[in-house]
Amino acid sequence: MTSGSIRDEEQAELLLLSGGGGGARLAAGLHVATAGERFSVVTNTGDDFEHFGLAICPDTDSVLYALSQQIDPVRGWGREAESWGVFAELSKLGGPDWFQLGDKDLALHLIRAALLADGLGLCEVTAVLARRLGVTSAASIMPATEDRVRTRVITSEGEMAFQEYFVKHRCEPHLIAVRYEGIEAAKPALPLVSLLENAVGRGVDVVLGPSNPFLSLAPILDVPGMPNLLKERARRVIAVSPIVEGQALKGPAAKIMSELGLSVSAAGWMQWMSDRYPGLIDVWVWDERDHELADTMRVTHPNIVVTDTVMSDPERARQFAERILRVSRDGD
Ligand code: FO1
Repeated sequence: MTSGSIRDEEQAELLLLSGGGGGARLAAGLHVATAGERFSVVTNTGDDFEHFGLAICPDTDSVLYALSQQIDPVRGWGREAESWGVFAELSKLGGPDWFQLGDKDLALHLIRAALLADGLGLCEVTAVLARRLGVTSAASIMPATEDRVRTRVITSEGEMAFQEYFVKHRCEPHLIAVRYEGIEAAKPALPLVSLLENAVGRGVDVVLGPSNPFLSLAPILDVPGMPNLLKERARRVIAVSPIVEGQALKGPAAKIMSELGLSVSAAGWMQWMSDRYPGLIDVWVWDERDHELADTMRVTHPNIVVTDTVMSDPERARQFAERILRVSRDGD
């Protein structure tokens, strides 16, 4: 146990489901708060795609970089103190240059490509990359599935691949629907199944990070068998609202909710999650700025915890992670 940590033998194993962005920030906070012990992260693979023949896994990499304390804090993706020599040359040579890969990030992608070419699976590759990046604790980072799942967005400008929508079109087209190509045939990754099935002691508590429900959590939770696996094996499932005072702190979650005709609030998010994954979530964590709405909603959902969820720097991320550990230990 680290000093200052509330972690002890009474604590369940913690499993965070994460996209990039807020999920990766919470991953970094929980990594510190748990000292990486009995803590794992499951990453969204719907954002993955192939670029220059390389497997790009943005959410997995955001978590790898966050846990190894090498993520760029301003962009929230890629490596800090990055150089852009290859990218600049690539632009000069006529691109494609809509998706920026820094030199250090590119090196990671070359190693991933080599490991995949050697026949390693995505989970094994991720474990090797974690070690080589210096994620020193026992914390594991695992893609939700090793099967190919690709998020595709149906918009006012037609259907497009996720990164095209997100990066090339800066989420500007009006979103009509989202689909997760390949998900029907996908299975939860084996290390995830084994972690959930073999948990000892207090079992596993699952945390759904403050990640985009449509673009980051659904491509994990819609993998066939995933909700039941979590419901059956997790002691409790805790979901963190990505919506604070009717806005997403970063990213298009609020814009998408509005385009889908949902109420853009923590209540609207809770309603969507409850409808889509009935009976999955045991505790809802809202930001304290929404405490009045939370008081109203407690009539039907007594299990809403209100706290400061805004992780504007690593220390605040650690403090929020400590609060999540208390929710995990005490249920509120
Ligand atoms: N996001 C951008 O907005 N522009 C980029 O050029 C870009 C490049 C990039 C390269 C590697 C990587 O791991 C992530 C990258 N991202 C970029 C972020 C990524 O598109 C999204 O943040 C996630 O997919 C959403 O969680």
